[in-house]
Amino acid sequence: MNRTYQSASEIRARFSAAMSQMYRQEVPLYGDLITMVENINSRVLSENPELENALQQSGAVQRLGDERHGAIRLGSAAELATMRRLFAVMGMYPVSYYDLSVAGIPVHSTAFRPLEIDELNRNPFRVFTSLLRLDLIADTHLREQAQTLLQQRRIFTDALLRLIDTFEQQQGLSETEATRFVEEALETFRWHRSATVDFATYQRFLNEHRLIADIVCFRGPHINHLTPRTLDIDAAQQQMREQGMHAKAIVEGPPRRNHPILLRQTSFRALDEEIRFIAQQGEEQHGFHTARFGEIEQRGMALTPKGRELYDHLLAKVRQAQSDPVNQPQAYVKQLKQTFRQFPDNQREIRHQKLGYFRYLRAELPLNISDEDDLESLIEQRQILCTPITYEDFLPVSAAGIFQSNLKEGETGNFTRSPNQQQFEQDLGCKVVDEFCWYAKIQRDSLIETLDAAGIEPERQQRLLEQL
Ligand code: OOG
Ligand code: NI
Repeated sequence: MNRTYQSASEIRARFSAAMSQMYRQEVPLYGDLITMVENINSRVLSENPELENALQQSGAVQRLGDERHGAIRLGSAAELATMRRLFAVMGMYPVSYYDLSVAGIPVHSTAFRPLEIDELNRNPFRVFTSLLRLDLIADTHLREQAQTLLQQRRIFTDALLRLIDTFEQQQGLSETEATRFVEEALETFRWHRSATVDFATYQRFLNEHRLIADIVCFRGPHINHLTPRTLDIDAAQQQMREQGMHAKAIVEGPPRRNHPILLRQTSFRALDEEIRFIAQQGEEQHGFHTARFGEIEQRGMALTPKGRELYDHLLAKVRQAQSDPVNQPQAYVKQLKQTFRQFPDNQREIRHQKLGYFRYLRAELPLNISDEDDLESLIEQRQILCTPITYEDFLPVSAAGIFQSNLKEGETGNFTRSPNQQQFEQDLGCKVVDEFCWYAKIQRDSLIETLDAAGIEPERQQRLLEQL
């Protein structure tokens, strides 16, 4: 039979748009954030043709308006494994392992996202996906109760499970199947106004850790935020304040720079939302749950392990000197700026010290390379063009800050640092992609392609590749 299937990127784009529409209805403030970010982005682009050019070159301009990431929290290995299969339908694969126990949060995570740059440019939808670490709950009774509740729930509809099977058998979904897939998948991420437990049980989980209550007491892993990408997060932060949104005290991540690195994020605090709990002695109980919030991010250049090490080192130094960013945001920002002077803010130096990843492109003119030329001189002569590779992943310290800003004061649990990537991958059903290998490969492949296209002979190519 000759059938045409929808491409993964089409299904992903449709799903991302449907999620955005659903979240806009569920959390009206999200719609306000989107409008705000759109306005800021068009202003920045019109004021900064050079940036527009660079974004055009990397294909990022076209995707900007559609760009967002979401986050969910899962309760069991089985849920995580099925989620992996669900995202695979949309060409999204797990990248990186994030251990949040370091920050007193009983989850570990990965991010599902497209793997090819072209795919990211077609639609860059990502979902930061966390799995509850029941092993970190000390109270045996509570742990067993959580396990029972999680075993009982079904977060995927039967129709969705059948469509995932169909996809795996056919290696694709028809137009009709894809439409149905998007509808059914949406159900998993929807908000539920009713809890699966009574109020007293909810309180017990809440007392152990707010996040445990959020995961265990509901029918599914409601999407807890959808984050648009802005080109000027400081402007966004200021406007959030002006519009009366409860913005975080500080922007997470590196300071503002001429050449942005990694990821800067800010969020507004989670909403109090009314929940119906299971009746006790015939009496229905109402209460409030805070889970969903708004977040904005600005993305910069991806860093090499060496660059990342420097970033982590500097950030740790800042946090040591200024341990209370929530109450002393100005002092924190000042410290951040000062400490990060040690991180070079020009592309040449970043390349020279091998701190960041770049993509190489061919200039219009024919390449004319002599034996004396090294990679940097070719860039200087503009024989080879190069542009930073955007960071497509997440930062555990920032993520922890985002998680924490949505917990009530002093509510961080006391969990010891205990990463367990092996267990996570076993639960997931595959290994996560190593982000550094991924960026390094894009960098290397782009140079090979550039040199190949210019007909540069293998030995000379080798010599230049060694300079990466
Ligand atoms: C996920 C928080 C992490 C980010 O942007 O770093 C995150 C969550 O709260 O479930 O989304
Ligand atoms: Ni986020």
